[in-house]
This record gives sequence, structure tokens and C-alpha cells, in this order.
Amino acid sequence: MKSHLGLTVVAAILSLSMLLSACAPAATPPPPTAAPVVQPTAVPPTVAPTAVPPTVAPTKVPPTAVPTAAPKVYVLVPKNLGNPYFDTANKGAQAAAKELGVTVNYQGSATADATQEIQLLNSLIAQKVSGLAVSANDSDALMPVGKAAMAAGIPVVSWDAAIAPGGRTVHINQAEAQGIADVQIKMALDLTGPNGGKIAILSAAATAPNQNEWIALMKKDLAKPENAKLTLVDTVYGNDDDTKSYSEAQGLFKKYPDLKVIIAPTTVGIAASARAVQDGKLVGKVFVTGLGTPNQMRDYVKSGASPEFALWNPSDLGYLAIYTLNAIATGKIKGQPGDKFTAGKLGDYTINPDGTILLGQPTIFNKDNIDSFNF
Ligand code: RAM
Repeated sequence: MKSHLGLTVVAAILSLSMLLSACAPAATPPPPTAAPVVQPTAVPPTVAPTAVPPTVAPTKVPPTAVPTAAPKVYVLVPKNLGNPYFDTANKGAQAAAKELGVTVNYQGSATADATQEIQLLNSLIAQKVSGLAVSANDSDALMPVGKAAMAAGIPVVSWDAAIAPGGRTVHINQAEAQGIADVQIKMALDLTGPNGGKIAILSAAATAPNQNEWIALMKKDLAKPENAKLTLVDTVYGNDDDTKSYSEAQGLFKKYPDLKVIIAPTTVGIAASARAVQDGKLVGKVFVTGLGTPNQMRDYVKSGASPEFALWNPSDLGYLAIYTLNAIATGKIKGQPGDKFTAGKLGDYTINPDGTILLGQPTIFNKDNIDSFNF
């Protein structure tokens, strides 16, 4: 009798808890502004389970039961997390997500490393996300995984650093590579003065496709007569890691005591190099230039460690990447050369014959204008 009563009580508790959980509100998806999410599991699946229970006769399904398209969940993948440049791109991506009514998760690996990035992309493919916008640590190494994503019906665009053409539909270019190279050599010459001198490049990862393209073009610029007084003595790699970049800069000061300019075509490398110049009491002797964010460089512009540098607006780049991805994922465009679409506040864009879209021109920052920028 006692045990019968016990069973009844247990059964009652069980059915009450089942009833309560059935009434519980569904988990709300994370807001688009969610902070960087590293765990791939945080991405909700976008595709409803296809398995139909055998007991349900398909003919009985009324037309109104046809599922509406699941809300899009895109993933913005930077080269690595913890880099203010990419965090700013994510701000623009979240603004685009809000306007478009989609979710954009921001997921990346801890270090700027192609192997880690490929692992992440494979797990996002397995989760059937609705689209990927990727800044690649290595163009060719990421090509197969981009191809696999597209074969699985997941559109892929690259932005900032390109995946090789077979592994993405469109690449969103921050500015013309030639323009980015030219502006950096021009700034180096400004800083050495007409007599020129020794310069070195402090880059990101040795595999970074964007930096490598700019470096190749800078070398061509250096071969021109107007730049004959500039002598490139070394190219070193800080891997977009602050500590490594800082010690690479110190290594350059030691190896080349008469070094005049470091060109760092990376926002991580330029800030670390300028700090090394300041800490080493080398302001006025070694100048740092390249590509940086105004907020990271403001103090160095004012101290004279880095009187001028350039960049585009990373927030606009993230914004444009999501508008492009959404236009492809929703079938508005195929992502072919000549396709046209509107990217919200940035206006109209056309895909170039080489499958790229151009954001715009880089801006030069110096003491006269730096305080009017906040990113
Ligand atoms: C770093 C990254 C990024 C590059 C900028 C300029 O943040 O390497 O890819 O575009 O610098």
C-alpha cells in the first residue's frame, strides 16, 4: 500500500513537471549584439529536423503547416578574436543584422591560425548555419573548406583577407590593394624625408593573404625611381599577436641601429611597434607607419612615434560583408560578376569581373584629423 502510494506520488510529480516544462517559454535566441562567442555549440541550428514520424500520414498535412523559412543565422569569422579591428567590423555586422532582421554570431579562433580556423569552419558547416563571412588566415588552405560549405548549401563570402576563388562566391575588399600599398610607401617616404633611409616591414602571419599581397605591391613600388632612396632591409612577422609583434620590433631596432621607418600593414603590428618605439625612447629616430585603428594609435600619433598611418572603416567592412552574404543567401543575387545590390546606408554595389566588391578608399590619419574618429 505504502509503495503504491509512493508510486502514485512519483507519477504525479513527473506529470506535473512534464506539464510545467511544456509550458515553459521557448529559449530565446542570443541577441545579435552578443559578445564574441567562441563555442560553436552556441549557434542554433537553422534547419528544421527532416525526420517525419512514421505515424503521421503525409496526406493529412494541411497546406498551412508548410514551414516558413527559418530565420537566417550567419557567422562572421575574423582571423582571430581579441583584435579591436575585427571587433569594430563586428559592430558594423551587428548593425547590418539588425536592419536585415537576421542573427550574426561572431566566432573565431584564439590565434590567427589557418588550422584552427578550418576546424571552426567545419564545425559551423556541421551546424548548418545559413552563411559564412570569413577573413582568411590563408587563402589556399581555406579553399577546400569554403568549397565544402558551398556544396552543403551554405553561402560563403570572404572579407578583409580573401579565400581563394573556388572557396567563396564574393570577396569584399577593404580598398584596392595597389592603393593600400601606395599609401604606405608614400607615408614611409614622408617620414624619412627626401634623403630616404632604411625601412623594415613588420607584418601579421606569414600566410596572411591580404598582407602578403600588399607587401608584394609595396616591393614593386620600392623599385620605382621616386622611391629609390628607401631601402627595405627586412620583413618580419608578428602573427597579429601583440607580444610577438613587440619583440619583433625590438629585434629590428637591435639589428638595424640606423633603421628609420617600420611599416606595419597590420593593426596589431603597428600599435605594438609604436609602443616599442616609445618604450625604447626612440621617438624621433624610428617612425612607425602602416595600417592601424585611430583608437589604438591616437597616443602614438600625438607622441610622434607614429605621426601618420592609414586605414579604411572596419565597421563599414563588416556591415558590407553581411549585406552581401544576405543578398546571396536570400537569393536576391547569385554572387556573379555584374550582380547589383544595395547595402543599406552604404548604397549600391556591383560585383566586379574578378568576383570582388570594393568598399572604398583608405583614409590617412594624423594629428590634424585623428580626434574626429572613434573606432
Ligand atoms: C589586422 C589584420 C587584418 C588587417 C588589418 C589591417 O587587424 O591582419 O586582416 O586587414 O590588420
